Amino acid sequence: MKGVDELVSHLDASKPVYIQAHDFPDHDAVASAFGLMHLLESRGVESSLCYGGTIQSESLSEAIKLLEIPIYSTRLLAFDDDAQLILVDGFIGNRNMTGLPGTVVAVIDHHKPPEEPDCAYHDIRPDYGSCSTIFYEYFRDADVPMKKSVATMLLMGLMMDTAFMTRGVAPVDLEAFSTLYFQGDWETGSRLLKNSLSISDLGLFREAINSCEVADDFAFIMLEQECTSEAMALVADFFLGLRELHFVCVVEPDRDEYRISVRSEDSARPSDVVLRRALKGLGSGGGHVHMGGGSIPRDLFPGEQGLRKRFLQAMGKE
Ligand SMILES: [Mn+2]
Repeated sequence: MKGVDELVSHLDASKPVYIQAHDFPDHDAVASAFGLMHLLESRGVESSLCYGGTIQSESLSEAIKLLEIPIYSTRLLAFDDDAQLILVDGFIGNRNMTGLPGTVVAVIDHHKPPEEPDCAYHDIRPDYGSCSTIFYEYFRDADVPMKKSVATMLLMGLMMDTAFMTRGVAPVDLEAFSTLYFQGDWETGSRLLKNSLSISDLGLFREAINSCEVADDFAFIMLEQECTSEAMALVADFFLGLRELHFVCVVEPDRDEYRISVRSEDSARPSDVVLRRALKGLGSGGGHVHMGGGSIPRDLFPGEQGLRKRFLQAMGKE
């Protein structure tokens, strides 16, 4: 059976273990790594937590500090060739995972993988609202006591990925929610999540509102200023909250590529499917029914109207 004991059976006790969250991690990725660290600890296995890129979210940085989560940038850690890597909330080969020396021993994730992972242990549950929920189950099934700080972080991961239990929620997510809600500190978790914007983000929202182009229930928003993926996601969620809109696409220029964030309230137009169709031959993307993300290298960018047209076509609107 999948769970902490089977995972541990694939680890070599004489080699170091690293738990790697996806690049530019979000709350769910950090929560997953933190939860797994404690699960392994209950089996006498020490591990180090790491991520590629940087932490762009102020709310997540504050949570890491407050809950004393020992996670560090891969740049600050020395990896040996005998390192055993466990990837959480992301996938090998995924461009969102910094390649590190060592061997990928396990992948635990809730995103549908492009191909079956080629490693000793994998546990992928695409119907789960968050990766945190998988680790909630690992704790429950192995009867491992959960510290309050772990419950708080897992709760935040779950709330973030499901937009406060309003998207992609499976029955087990509800079970996890009700347990974690009372076991963790929901007040701190909610405060951190609900205050992720700052006054300095208002300019971004102003720009988004000005540049928003609406066709039926589809909003296409092309931003000119660079922003964090968290701010971009909040812009997308803001537009999706407008009653008339059911599909939202936000585009933002990054150094050498354009990043795209997609939201859908229509299961007949899943974010990941429409995104892949629209980006075919230009870039890559993925995600779930309700949310998706991707990118296009600068030299392949078809222009604002070109991309908007591709989305309309991908939704069968043109
Ligand atoms: Mn996730």
